[in-house]
Amino acid sequence: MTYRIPDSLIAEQNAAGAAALADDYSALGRQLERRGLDIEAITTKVVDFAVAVPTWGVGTGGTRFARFPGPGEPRGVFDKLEDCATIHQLTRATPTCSPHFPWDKVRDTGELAERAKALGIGFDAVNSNTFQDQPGQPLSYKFGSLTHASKAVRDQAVAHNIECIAIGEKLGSKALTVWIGDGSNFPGQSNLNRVFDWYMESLAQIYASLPRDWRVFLEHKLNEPAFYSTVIADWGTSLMAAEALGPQAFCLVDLGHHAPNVNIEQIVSRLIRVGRLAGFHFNDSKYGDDDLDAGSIDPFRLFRVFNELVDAAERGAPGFDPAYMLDQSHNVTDPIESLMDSAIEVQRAYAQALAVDRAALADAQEASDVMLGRRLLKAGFVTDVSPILAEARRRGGGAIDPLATYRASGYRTRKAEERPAAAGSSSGIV
Ligand code: LRH
Ligand code: MN
Ligand code: MN
Repeated sequence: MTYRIPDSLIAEQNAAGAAALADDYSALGRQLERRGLDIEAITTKVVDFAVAVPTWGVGTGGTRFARFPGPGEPRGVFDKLEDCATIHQLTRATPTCSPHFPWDKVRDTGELAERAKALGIGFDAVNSNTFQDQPGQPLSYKFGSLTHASKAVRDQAVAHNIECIAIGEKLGSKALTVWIGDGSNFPGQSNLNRVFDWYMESLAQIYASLPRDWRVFLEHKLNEPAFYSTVIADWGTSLMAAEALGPQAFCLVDLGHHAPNVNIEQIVSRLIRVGRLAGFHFNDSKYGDDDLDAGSIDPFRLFRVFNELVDAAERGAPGFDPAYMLDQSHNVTDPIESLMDSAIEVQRAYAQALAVDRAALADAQEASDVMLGRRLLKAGFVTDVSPILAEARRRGGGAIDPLATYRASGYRTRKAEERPAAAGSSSGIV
């Protein structure tokens, strides 16, 4: 038996914070009531909100310079599941994880499904990986995968994606996320038009293998690893591909995958409009695809994204059903702490967006009252919704203060004993 945080510890820790929380929650309830908002309606929505944890996020990440592993890191997918379950146990916000293959590949997928079930964790989208070569792989992805000039390489990459769907079906997943690193480093290296043809050809084969109740999420990224051109660089290209493929194809927005200063919330709004928003890879960044903890650098941007999401939900935008996932790399923090905090920050942005008086905002916009519109939106952002988030966790059996409870449990020290240090990266990204 491996160590799990006892529910009695959560109860004990919660008992110490319960009175203060009740006090803060009722004060916030009165404040929101004065603004015409019902705290219980917001809390209920927060309770129902979930964001998936990336299995590759629970191991320490790295940069291209170094990786500094921490104690008690997961040695494989079964350990990763345990950490994902712990994040959910304390936050009650992350009931699913998003696996990456072949990183999470095991001999017996049934065993993986069983283990997850026993831990109370489900599976969100499965991610394919044709941006690295794996040991023993017949053909290299050095010059591309789904868009490689060689058909044999493209076929190998297509087959991998089809295998991911087959594994995902056994895990109860309902979506495949496809991100490729394909592109070029120099003008003249490839034909910008031809590579898109190959992308469409390859994706059409993957699409044809999708079960009817599955979706494929096309993830765009401006640059890296390709530094001159990337085949699926932006939401326009992603949308062209999704529309050509058919109704089961959607565009996934990773917050770190855009040009600096791009208005991501407007991209989100446009994708919702055409019914093609797949969902998100949440993270934060200052420069590029930094994969920092969600809400840690620019929480106002995260809020603005959620403002669009709440707007869409409230107007009943057709086909609006985004998948929420985190996609981060934790280099200097305990990954469990970062992922718990990030899930909470995503929930915070959601609750803040729910704390906007939308009727008043619509009136201000109608009247071209710029200052009032700005203030009404900002009023949601500056609302300290922490008591709502803590109350949602408490009601679900989670921790009022997940970080304090996690540290009090000594989980990481226990895992360091149970999991002797493994060499190399558990995420594959170094
Ligand atoms: C690419 C990306 C994509 C990968 C993950 C590891 O930058 O965001 O989602 O699958 O990182
Ligand atoms: Mn991503
Ligand atoms: Mn990324």
